[in-house]
Amino acid sequence: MGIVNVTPDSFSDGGLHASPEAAIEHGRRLHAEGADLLDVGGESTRPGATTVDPAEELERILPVIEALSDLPIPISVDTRKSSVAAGAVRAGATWINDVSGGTFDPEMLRTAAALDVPYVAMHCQGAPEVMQADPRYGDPVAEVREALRLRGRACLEAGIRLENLVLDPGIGFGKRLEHNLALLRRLEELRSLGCPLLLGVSRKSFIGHLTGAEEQRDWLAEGRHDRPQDRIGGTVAAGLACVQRGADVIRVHDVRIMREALLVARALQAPETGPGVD
Ligand code: HH2
Repeated sequence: MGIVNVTPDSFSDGGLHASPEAAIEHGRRLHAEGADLLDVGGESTRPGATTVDPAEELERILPVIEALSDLPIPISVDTRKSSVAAGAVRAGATWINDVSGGTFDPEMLRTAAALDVPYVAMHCQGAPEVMQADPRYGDPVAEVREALRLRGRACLEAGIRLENLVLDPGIGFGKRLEHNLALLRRLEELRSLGCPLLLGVSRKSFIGHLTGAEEQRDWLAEGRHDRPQDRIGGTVAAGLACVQRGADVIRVHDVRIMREALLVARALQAPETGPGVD
């Protein structure tokens, strides 16, 4: 899943594709690079971001979705709002990606059910405005698993079909480094929920924490320490681990690099074929 952020303030590419023309070109490039799905968003959910008015969110994304919907791949809308999801689907989107898992807008689950398109329910402890203030868990994997199970049930009760349900543990959303690491190390425990899993690790701050970028601050030139767009090596390592542990979809900014890494990793995993030597 390639990321198309039509936002002035996303954490890693805010403002880069904020005009419809730039976002459309970016989406077309990601498709050419091998994306199987594009996720178009008009509201940043980075820690501390504030809510965007639905009319403004629609104004940002509709021209982009309309233009990209002629591509031969599905277009997803990254939104927490039912009115935005409905407008986006009318404009050609065929997936809904909701980082609140239906907890932000009480109409979202019924709307997604009526629209009858794949719906990604992501886990987030607390709203993005406050989520990183003090996230706490006993066993983060067990708790996120249980929360996703309950969300999944709420989705089905609202009429979303099981075939349309995708779950996401929400890496970086209301989670500290140790919580993110536990979820990624024990991703297999979420498989038994019985739904496809989507993971978003791309350029996230847990990668900067692991690479020790803070300590490198002094010797990296010109303040180029730990910019999100420099977290590509860590993104690839984390993305591969996710796929090897059972993720069905990974949401990434750097489609070409991630796809190349996946193709090579897959080739290296294939069992030996062809004639042997004696
Ligand atoms: N992460 C972000 C946004 N949407 N959706 C899902 N399902 N899973 C994620 O992990 C996820 C997501 C945050 O990344 P980004 O879009 O790059 O930044 P921002 O929210 O600042 O626009």
